[in-house]
Amino acid sequence: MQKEIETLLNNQIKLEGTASMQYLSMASWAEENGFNGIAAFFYKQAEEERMHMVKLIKFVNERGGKAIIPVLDNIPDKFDSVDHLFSTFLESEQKVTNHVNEIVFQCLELKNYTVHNFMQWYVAEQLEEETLARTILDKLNIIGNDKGGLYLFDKDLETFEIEQ
Ligand code: OFO
Repeated sequence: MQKEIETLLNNQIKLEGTASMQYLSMASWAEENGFNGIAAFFYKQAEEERMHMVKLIKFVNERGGKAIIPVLDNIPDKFDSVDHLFSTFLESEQKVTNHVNEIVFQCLELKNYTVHNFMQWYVAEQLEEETLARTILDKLNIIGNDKGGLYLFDKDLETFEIEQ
């Protein structure tokens, strides 16, 4: 594959790895603050992002490129509230989506239809995850300062199943 595309895919590997560690840090914060349902949700999200990273690593290597295992630092671990946690979730997903779009754009420019096709899975995935983040933020907005509502919200997330 073209060098430009390989570099972009390696950047994407790093972004997925960063999202995975970011969600692990968020799961840990939620657990520490007594929100076990939210913690379960972010532990699952962290696993999912790790899987997205591995899928890319394998693809790059199988296509004759060299996947770079990212070195990650500066993963935020301080959050003011549950709202802050989920707005960070949406921002993180938007960042990933922007980069997915950049790869798709470059694939078309360079006529790399194989990678373009492979990336469609990520396009669909990002659409789902951004919708999920927005839906949750809407729910939190309705809950506002209602502690009972937040308790039930946390309980709901405990059994929430993420689609793969
Ligand atoms: Fe949601 O970041 Fe992966 O694709």
